[in-house]
Amino acid sequence: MRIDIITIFPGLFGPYINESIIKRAQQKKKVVIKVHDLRDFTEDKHKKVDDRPFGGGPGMVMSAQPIFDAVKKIKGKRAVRVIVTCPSGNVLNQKIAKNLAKCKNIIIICGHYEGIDERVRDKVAQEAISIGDYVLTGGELAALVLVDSVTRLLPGVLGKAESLKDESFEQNLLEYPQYTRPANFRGIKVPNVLLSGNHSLIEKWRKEQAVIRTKKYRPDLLLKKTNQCC
Ligand code: 6GU
Repeated sequence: MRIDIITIFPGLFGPYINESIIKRAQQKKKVVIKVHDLRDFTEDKHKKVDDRPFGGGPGMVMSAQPIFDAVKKIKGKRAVRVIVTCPSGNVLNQKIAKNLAKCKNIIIICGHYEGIDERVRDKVAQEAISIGDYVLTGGELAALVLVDSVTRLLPGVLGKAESLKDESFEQNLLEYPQYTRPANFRGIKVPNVLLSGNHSLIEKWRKEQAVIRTKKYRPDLLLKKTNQCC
């Protein structure tokens, strides 16, 4: 997969994508991540990439021109899924991440200021994605969240030790609770069943715990599950 990111803060990306699993995914050529400075594409002689909103109001709006030209140049003749990060987009979840992980090419445009000229969303992007119902200072963190959630799903990126099978949000359930040594930490004990060596019992307990935890912490996920079955 190739991911191109268009941003006015290209320096924000390296520290995250060049560590840990995303770094390894790049080294193993499972993903190519390229970060582009939007200012390199502006026709404005002062390198401006924003302007005041038509109709008045506070703040600045990201201009169409640099974004249209950046996407055109980066895209070339490839088929690319173009995404803008924006608080008014679809809220990212595991299903969306899995879907994006099937793409060969993605361009992520990081939104800023009061927003992006709507013509970008209408004519250049296929979709807008938000990472939750709160406002960030810019779309860069959202783009990183997107890159991380998608990259770890690419075949061969996670090792056996980091398996996807039982993790949270699979089957709309949270993951079961985990414990490691010591079995008795300052008087706080690990559930007995996990020390029993009885694997079918352990599996049964884990399934029950996943449901109990989901009921307790994220009952909305269980509702989703019922709806999907009907
Ligand atoms: Cl994608 N951008 C901004 N600015 N704030 C957000 C967001 C995106 N997703 C959640 N909050």
